[in-house]
Amino acid sequence: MICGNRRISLSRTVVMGILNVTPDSFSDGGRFRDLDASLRHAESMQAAGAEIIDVGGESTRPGSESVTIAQELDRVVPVIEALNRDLDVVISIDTSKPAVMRAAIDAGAGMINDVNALRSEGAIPIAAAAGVPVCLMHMLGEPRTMQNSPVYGDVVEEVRDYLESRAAACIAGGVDKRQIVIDPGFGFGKHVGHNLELLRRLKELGTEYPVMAGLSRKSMIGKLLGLPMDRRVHASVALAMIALANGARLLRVHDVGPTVDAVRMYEAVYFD
Ligand code: 7PJ
Repeated sequence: MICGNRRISLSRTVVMGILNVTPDSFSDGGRFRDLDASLRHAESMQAAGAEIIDVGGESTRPGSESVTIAQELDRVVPVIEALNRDLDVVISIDTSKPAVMRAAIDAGAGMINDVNALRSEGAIPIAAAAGVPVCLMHMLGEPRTMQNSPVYGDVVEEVRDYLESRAAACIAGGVDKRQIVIDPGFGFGKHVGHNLELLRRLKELGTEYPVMAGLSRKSMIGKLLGLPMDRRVHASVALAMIALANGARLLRVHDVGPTVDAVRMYEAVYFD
């Protein structure tokens, strides 16, 4: 994949580290502190082996409310500028808003990660013009309401058909086919059973596009094991390895170090 002036090879597993920039303080002191903390966190994820840093300024967790374009720009643009200046890493912008995609790319982002799969009006032209990779994720409904009794016939077929149709729409709009990544969107309008079935049958998403899996610390772990967010590392790594075994090429994770250790062992067994 060609990510602006940086390249990423998918011949090895690619780990994307998650950088949430949803500040709890809006005072100037707080903002500087947040920026510095974000930079240091990104740096440590890169040192641990993350090739991509995914910067998100809007929580897409189930039940979350949306933020305005101005708020989101305010959060992500300074962070992307600083990362681009200080680190040699691919920066991904996690957003569904075309204006935020545009500004993030101008600030140095080299990839778009959109839980809405570029469905927003004007998103495809921006991605096509920028020429950056796009991750198209499946979501049933929207974040605020998506966990209200999601119903599928065959969850894997529906997710696959949706992702194929979104990829086709992107290609028709000028996105380079080689720059498309697909993601089943674990936890987005899916019950635990749907998530487990998607993971078990991940290969059925096909081989046309590289698959990204985001399972890190997700609520399915909380539901199955009764663990709080800060104790889900081991289960997250286990799920990531199952995703690899079932064909995932990119992993979106919070805990980069533990995941990279496991990925290296997996690759020692199967590829080295
Ligand atoms: C995902 C994401 C995911 C992609 C989030 C969380 C919720 N983007 N953004 N895939 N999840 N591509 O991290 O728990 O699974 S936000």
